Amino acid sequence: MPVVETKRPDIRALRGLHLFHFATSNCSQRVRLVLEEKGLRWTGHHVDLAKFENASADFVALNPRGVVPVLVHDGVTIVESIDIILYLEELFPEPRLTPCDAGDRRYLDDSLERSAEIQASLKLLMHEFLFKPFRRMNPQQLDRYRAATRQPSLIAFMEDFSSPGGFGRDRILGAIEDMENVMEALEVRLSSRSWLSGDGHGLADIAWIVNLHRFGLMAFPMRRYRRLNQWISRMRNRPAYRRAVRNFDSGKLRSLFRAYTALRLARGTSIRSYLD
Ligand SMILES: N[C@@H](CCC(=O)N[C@@H](CS)C(=O)NCC(=O)O)C(=O)O
Repeated sequence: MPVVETKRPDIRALRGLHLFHFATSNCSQRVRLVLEEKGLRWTGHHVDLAKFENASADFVALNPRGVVPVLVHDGVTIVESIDIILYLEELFPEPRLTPCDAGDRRYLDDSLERSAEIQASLKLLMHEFLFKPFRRMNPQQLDRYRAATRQPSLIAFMEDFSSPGGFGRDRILGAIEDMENVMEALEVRLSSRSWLSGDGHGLADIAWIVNLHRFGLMAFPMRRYRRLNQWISRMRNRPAYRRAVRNFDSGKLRSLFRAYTALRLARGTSIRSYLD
């Protein structure tokens, strides 16, 4: 369990559940979904990734990795969204979000690990096909970012993303292939179970929905995965999804994503142009 020893006395003094998160970050959505499914009371602290607040000295003193989400529970700091949701499940077991069946439990453990591993490919695709018009930096912004950011991997990512050639076709294709492989595996899982977690909805469903729900916005042909597509609709209809995801979405941002996707479709450079 990645518990971080923080030197910040204001953090150690916090009581109850506090989530440091960003509205549209998929890893934050994952934790908010568990908090809402369990009906827990929690206090949110918004960390604006668009303003790079995650790179600030204050935030890095909370999470040296410089990423959200971070849960603080009675002064104890926990990082990594998968560890956070498992922590919440253990401490607040009702309603149960883990399966009783041993085979489903093994599937859950593997599936949670895989949902975290795919983050690098997911981040690349989100930046390439949705965030590109607003998150690329000019040389002056990059200099300021380098000076303010302590995490070398975040800097390297932003340098590649902002470079004239961007990520390059091969890296984009590699990330798409990773996503297609997981989507196929999830489609197979849903041919024998109603939910990814087993016969009931649970942590595997929560861990994955936040990785997949934006692919439609990129014009990725989700219809190829019939069961997965139906499962996404079922997940979106859950009241907790509205409270944890939809209520934090910005209509303006959604319209910008749609407009950018339409532009790339018109130019023949959308994600579809990379598919067989
Ligand atoms: N493995 C971490 C990944 C966390 C992560 O990458 N968070 C993203 C948002 S989803 C972030 O804070 N990114 C900051 C940035 O890229 O500047 C987890 O699951 O919590």
